[in-house]
Amino acid sequence: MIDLRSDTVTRPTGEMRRAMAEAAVGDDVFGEDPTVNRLEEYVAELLGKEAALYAPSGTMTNQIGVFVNTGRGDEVLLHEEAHVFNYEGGAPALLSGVQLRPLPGARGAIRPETLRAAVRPEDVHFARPRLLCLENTHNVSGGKVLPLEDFAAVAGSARDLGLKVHLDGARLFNAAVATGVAAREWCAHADTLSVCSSKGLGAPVGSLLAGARETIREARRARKAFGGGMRQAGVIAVASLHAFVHHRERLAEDHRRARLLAEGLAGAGYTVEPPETNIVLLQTDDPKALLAALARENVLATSGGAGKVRLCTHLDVDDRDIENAVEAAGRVRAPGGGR
Ligand code: TLP
Repeated sequence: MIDLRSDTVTRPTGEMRRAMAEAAVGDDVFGEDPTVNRLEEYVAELLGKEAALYAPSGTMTNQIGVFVNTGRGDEVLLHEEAHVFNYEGGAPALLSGVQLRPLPGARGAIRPETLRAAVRPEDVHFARPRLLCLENTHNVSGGKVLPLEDFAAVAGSARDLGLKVHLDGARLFNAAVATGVAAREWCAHADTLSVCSSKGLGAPVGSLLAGARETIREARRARKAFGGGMRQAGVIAVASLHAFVHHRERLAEDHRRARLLAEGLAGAGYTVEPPETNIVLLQTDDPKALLAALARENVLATSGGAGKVRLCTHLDVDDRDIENAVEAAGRVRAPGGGR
């Protein structure tokens, strides 16, 4: 089976498993797990922030980010195709009592003028606009990079309007590797940001929220309240640390394979958007039928929204898998194929 559904499907490498077996641990709710502490310090430093907090998932770090930057009844502005809006179970309303204001924009990006037009003045009728959430790379648009200048411009407008900025950087290192711009350059324009070790970096679990020391102190309280306080978490945190240290640069391999895959699929007659990172979107009239036909050929993918199929490259696929996936997709498209 060639599993291209998501870069979350990777299994821990042998080195990761060895590190997990040997990890020094303590009770992290007491702040005593040396490995978690090391991971938090490493990621804070990597991202140029004062502090970071380890949590089980990107959903939790995004939601803690929303929580610490807002109060009940506030408004959070974000792209209409943002993960925080579409794929986090309504958590902003559930956990923070905030109202979401989805905004349009090409490539998953919000233009400064769109933001300025949407932010309403202080008035008893209006929810208070408090936070802008950005996502880089942007998942639903096909792993598109939000270039640093555009990111800085919209984040700058948000600040001028009195908003805080949270970055969903589940795949921020893909953006960094694709552009050569260090992750911390983007982070400098955000108050809080979430990064995941369990996407392209290949760890089995684990995300971090980074920001100012005082904000992360509040975030630690929120993590406990949300049920994310873990005990001897060093056994999993060490896998994240390993991923951040050893698997960032190799994301370039995933990007190269995504380009190979896109070229192969285009060669087989599919309509494919050229990928910028590790996500390939192909257009089809009937995603469900195509996904079923690919699965019969032992290639797994997911729906990429209306009329699209998404394929992700990751640590557990090699060049051979890409060739085989392209051949399988070609058979599916051939007359009488995929039945
Ligand atoms: N994305 C998953 C699915 O939830 C769609 C995937 O397969 O791509 N932010 C972004 C941009 C994400 O893509 C994801 C996961 C998350 C946050 C949430 O991370 P987890 O799954 O750790 O809660």
